[in-house]
Amino acid sequence: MKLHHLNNSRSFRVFWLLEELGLPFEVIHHQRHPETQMGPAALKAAHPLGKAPALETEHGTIVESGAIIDYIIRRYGNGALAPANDSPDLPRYLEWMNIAVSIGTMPIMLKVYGRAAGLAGTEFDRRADAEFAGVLGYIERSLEGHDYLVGDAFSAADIQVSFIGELARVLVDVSPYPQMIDWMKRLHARPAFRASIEKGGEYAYAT
Ligand SMILES: N[C@@H](CCC(=O)N[C@@H](CS)C(=O)NCC(=O)O)C(=O)O
Repeated sequence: MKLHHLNNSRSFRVFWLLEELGLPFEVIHHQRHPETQMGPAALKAAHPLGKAPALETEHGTIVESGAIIDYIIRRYGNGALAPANDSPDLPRYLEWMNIAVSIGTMPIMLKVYGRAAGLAGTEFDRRADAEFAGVLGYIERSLEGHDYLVGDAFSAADIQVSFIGELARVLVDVSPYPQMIDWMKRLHARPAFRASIEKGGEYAYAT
């Protein structure tokens, strides 16, 4: 497998998953434009949508972190980092995997693009904050009495949702979410997370 990896981006999570599973993979590093923060043309050469992560598989190149993580888990996971199909944890696992790329990411994008458009502190920004608070509150409540999001085991859902926590620390006050902060400390302490930071290059959100 070849992972197209962009600095300071969501592709870090795929890097981390591959490290957790101990799978061999090649990394193609891409750098954001220092001013626009957009990805380089080489990403578009890898896949028409030009987004990271992109994964070159034996059957073609795919984008979308959720699809990529699902593919790796199904194809190479050997039962690790995801509940079995008959596990009572499967519905919650699938919910988190999808929240991570939809309801959970939407307020982040609203805030990032809103700020870029000069909308910080406006009604638009306040609505994004309200949406964000709903997601962060759900993460917080889900972690009460639990070390991880699904059952009591670390899973790919923790990897996927971690990005929401990382961006929350950059964009909003996270003091109302102590369980989430403790969970992120547990994630950051994992050897595969540390190895991904060392090998993957810049991931400013987690430092
Ligand atoms: N929903 C996608 C989002 C992919 C995405 O927007 N990636 C950003 C980095 S976080 C990117 O490639 N940005 C560069 C660009 O748009 O030029 C996923 O989860 O993989």
